[in-house]
Amino acid sequence: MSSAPGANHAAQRLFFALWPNAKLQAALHLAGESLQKAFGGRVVRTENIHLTLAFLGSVPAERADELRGIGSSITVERFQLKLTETGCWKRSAVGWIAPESLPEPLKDLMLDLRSRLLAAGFRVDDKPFAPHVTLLRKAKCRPQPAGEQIPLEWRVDHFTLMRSDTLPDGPQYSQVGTWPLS
Ligand code: 2AM
Repeated sequence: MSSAPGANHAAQRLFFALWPNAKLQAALHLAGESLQKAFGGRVVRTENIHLTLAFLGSVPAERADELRGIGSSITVERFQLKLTETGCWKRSAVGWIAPESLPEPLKDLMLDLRSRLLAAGFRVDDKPFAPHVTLLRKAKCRPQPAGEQIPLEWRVDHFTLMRSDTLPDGPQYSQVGTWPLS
């Protein structure tokens, strides 16, 4: 990671996310390969697979502590996601997998995060929250053939604050903070 002089004052691209463990990331990558048969595109690298809770865009590095404070102020119960739905969004050209329903704790987590971020003056997306895990980029969306989808169970017991760096071979994500759910 860069440690150039003045790097502390540089802006960082940050987002809050649910980060699957390596085993689930591997299973999601396989699901991505299967979705690729329908939509083409590029499967997201295993270690990069995640679910975004709130995308903050570019944030001055000195505000990272405020974001860590917001992360640690959240008290939400752990929950389970059953990832069963797959699809493709033409506008962003992404193929995705999503939970069959929005569990109450996930809704609370997202609403709590957004309201605390807004109160602290951070800019957050005001699009309705559509929880999804992006599996394909540059997908060519077209009607999806009906197929068997093995549901993937995700026991969510923590959330993270991540930093995104754009490298020549794609994004690299690093963890800035992590908090357990109760
Ligand atoms: P996506 O997976 O649906 O593309 C890191 O970039 C994460 O933040 C991605 O998972 C991305 O969601 C999400 N994100 C939301 N809004 C974004 C934006 N304007 N630019 C880049 N990423 C965004």
